[in-house]
Amino acid sequence: MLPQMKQLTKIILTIFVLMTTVIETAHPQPQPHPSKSQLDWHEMEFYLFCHFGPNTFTDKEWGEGTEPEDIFNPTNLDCRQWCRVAKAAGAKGIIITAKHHDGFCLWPSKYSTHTVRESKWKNGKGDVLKELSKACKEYDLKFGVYISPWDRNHPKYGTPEYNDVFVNMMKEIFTNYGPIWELWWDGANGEGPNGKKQVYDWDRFKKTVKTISPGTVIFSDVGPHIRWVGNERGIAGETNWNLLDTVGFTPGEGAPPTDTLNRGNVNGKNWIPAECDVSIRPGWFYHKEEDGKVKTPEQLFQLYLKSVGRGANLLLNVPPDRSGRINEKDSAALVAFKKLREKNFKNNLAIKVGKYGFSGDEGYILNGLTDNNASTYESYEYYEIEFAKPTLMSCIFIKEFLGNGQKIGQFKIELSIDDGSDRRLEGTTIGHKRIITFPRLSVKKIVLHLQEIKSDPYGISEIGVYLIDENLIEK
Ligand code: FUL
Ligand code: CA
Repeated sequence: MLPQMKQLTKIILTIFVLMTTVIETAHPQPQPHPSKSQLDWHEMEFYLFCHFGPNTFTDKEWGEGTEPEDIFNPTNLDCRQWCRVAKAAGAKGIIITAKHHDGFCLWPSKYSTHTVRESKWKNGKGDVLKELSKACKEYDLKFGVYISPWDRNHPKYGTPEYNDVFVNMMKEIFTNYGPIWELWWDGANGEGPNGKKQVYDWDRFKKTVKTISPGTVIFSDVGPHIRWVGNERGIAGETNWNLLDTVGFTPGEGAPPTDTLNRGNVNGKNWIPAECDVSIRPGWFYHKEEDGKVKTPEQLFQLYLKSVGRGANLLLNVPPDRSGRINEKDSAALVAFKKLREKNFKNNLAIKVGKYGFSGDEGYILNGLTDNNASTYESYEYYEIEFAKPTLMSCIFIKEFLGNGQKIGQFKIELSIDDGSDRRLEGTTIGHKRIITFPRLSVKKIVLHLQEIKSDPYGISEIGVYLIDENLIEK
């Protein structure tokens, strides 16, 4: 090639590379962001889980699937009482184990002979899903269903026909007890009655739900909509991305490592936020000998800080007892837990302070930050809150606007203390809500600085500043 030609080729190539860069900058790759159902799910924050079934009566955690149906016989089932407890706890929904690993169906499924219909309870006419779905509507609570893919009873388990059974059961549930807000597929997977393991048709299961009930959010280890947080202690990662890479992974044994589930993937391709499932008692099912081991309101508050306060949702299991009601020990703890939240988060000190400012300009009041509305937000790299007089505080929460994705990878909070010193608090992700607690300080000014911002648009949708009880500081 002639030297002039070489030169020309080089220039053309350079122009081409530059143009592509310009085009890419003008049209950045859209970041994964939540669907409308997922955005609504984030606002749910805290709801109850009810493990109920033959295990309640046999004192087991994992039934064998061979328990006689008559074992299931609640003496005084009252799903409205479950709903009253949920309301009194400030929980926004209930998810029930419609079918646990023992295969027993809490509704009279046409696709099984191991159901409430085969039990003596209400002469085989009872239907827990019917009662609970109705009660949830009455009490304005969201209704969710756990159906274990693993089934230790079903004769078809371990054969391709079981996938038909599972699809048909979901159809039955969606048709007869909908709307179903969240569907829960747990990851445990052992052998069925014939000693075989099932090869699940996850794609078909997902398509079935999408077709019949497109608004339902599906939980499993890897989503598609909500992911497991990687532990059953109710604790999300301090770094918690709502993003996850799922290629090559499945629920159960094929799931990503638990620390990945706990923290998410910083550049994950899918919006799959974490849900923290944890029981108010040591076990998932009710056992009388655990009546003295119900978590205290203060312990529940700690869990709240480590789940909701780290941008995840809290799914708190409260198992009904053999009468079919929630035990008073659990309901007392839940009512007191709600009181703690109400009392400590009552007075937002960030409202009606001296003045707000941002990025160096003072005197602006950023209304979007304290209007109690997650869809209004302010988009600056830093925010100042200057108090009219030194103010005692021990808790700050920030909410990130998530409509366009999760963008903030690091934040700093600088506190100007009354005595002239400074105190710096630091964190990584913010997400739906980040709650930071610290031993109380008398503060004149707060500066929140956002860093490691992935891309525009981004924003903070709410800020709260509180003085909480000293014993509630995160431990
Ligand atoms: C697990 C199950 O094996 C437990 O029994 C419980 O239901 C828990 C929430 O999920 O996978
Ligand atoms: Ca707002």
